[in-house]
Amino acid sequence: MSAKPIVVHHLENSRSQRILWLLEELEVPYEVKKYKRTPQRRAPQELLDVHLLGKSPVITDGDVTVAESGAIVEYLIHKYGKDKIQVPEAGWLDNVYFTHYPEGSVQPVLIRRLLFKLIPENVPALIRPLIRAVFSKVDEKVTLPELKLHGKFIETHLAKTKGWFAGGPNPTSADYMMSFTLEIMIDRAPEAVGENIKEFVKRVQER
Ligand SMILES: N[C@@H](CCC(=O)N[C@@H](CS)C(=O)NCC(=O)O)C(=O)O
Repeated sequence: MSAKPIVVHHLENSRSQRILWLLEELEVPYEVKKYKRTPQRRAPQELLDVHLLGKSPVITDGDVTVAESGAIVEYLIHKYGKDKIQVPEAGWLDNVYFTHYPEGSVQPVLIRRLLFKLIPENVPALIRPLIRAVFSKVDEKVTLPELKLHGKFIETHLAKTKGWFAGGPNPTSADYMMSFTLEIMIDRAPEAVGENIKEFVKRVQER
């Protein structure tokens, strides 16, 4: 471990939660540096000074800076968690899949739902009813059905593993990555969420 503790550059209400949970489970010392969002909900300049993309999470570990939550999870497990986080052989592919699936496939749809809700609130009042009607139709016909499909897929997988995503006795990278996405899904798309997802999030929060 480097002499200086790991620093988690934590933007409020962000994916950093995945990293904080992982570091707690790994029992690796770390510091949290908090950043407030701008009035436009963006990251402040101070976060752009840490990494050119200015996205959260970012960690610094000695001279190494790592961005992108999936990359951070894999880096931390590779460097500090080989003994603690073991993926069962039978769940190896599920672990790879569910490590990449939340950012690659689910988060973009959840973000689209949020944006399509925010856009009508930010147009001139005169055209707001029209814009709201258009975006609400898109939500009903495209976004929500897509989220329901993801919900069904995740429910079906969790019904098989009855626990963590890779089917083992402890969380693996897939669970750290899925945790934040499923919390957001419960919040933004409760219509798409079933009992297995709720139980998974409860299990995560209990730890
Ligand atoms: N795929 C990236 C997404 C990072 C991301 O978009 N983070 C959001 C917070 S959850 C952010 O920094 N938003 C502020 C901004 O874009 O200015 C990851 O998993 O780390």
